[in-house]
Amino acid sequence: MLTVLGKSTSINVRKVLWTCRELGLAFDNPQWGAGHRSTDDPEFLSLNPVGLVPVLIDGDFVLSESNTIVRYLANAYGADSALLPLAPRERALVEKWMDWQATELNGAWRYAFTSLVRNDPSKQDRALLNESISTWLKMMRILDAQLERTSAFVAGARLTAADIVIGVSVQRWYSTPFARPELPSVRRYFERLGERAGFQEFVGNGVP
Ligand SMILES: N[C@@H](CCC(=O)N[C@@H](CS)C(=O)NCC(=O)O)C(=O)O
Repeated sequence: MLTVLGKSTSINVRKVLWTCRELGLAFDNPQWGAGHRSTDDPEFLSLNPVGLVPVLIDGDFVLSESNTIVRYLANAYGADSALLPLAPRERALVEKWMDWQATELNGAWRYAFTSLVRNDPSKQDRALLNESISTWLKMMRILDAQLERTSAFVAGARLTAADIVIGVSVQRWYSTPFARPELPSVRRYFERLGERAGFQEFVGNGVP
């Protein structure tokens, strides 16, 4: 039995929970993080000195960083290289999109989401908000163009780990209240992801 520490509303925890479902893995999910048990607790910091969720415990193995956990689970438990292809070039393309999500895409929406959804009073600067929205849109247009090329998932015809980490970000795109241009390939992609049980349970559950 795996343990995934972290509140199930956290975008980064959701990646891991969805991955567990895709791979048919059983897990406990004690709720740690803001609004739950504090990650400043020495018990938590002994598992992840960075003090962020998620943390995975698999027997005597402890791992943090959500995208790394997703890759670990796919490597360790993904039969027939489900979610993560073995061929170096195919795998590199999946990992490229995972890295793009963790850096370019996540960096783009953070200010806008915190401002408009979390209503954080320290994130209400109009110019910074507009800048965040405009960079976010630029990233989403890159994603739309890629999905138009594949007509299915980010790295090709089948769902991979890249779709899990990008899928949770796409959910933020649709759950943030602001004027969005229609991106047809992203919209179809979001509907396609919505067919997955793991997405329905942990991501498309109405929690922004
Ligand atoms: N790079 C880390 C980021 C993790 C992160 O930012 N986690 C947030 C929740 S999404 C967190 O732990 N915030 C502190 C808290 O909730 O107490 C990852 O991908 O795992």
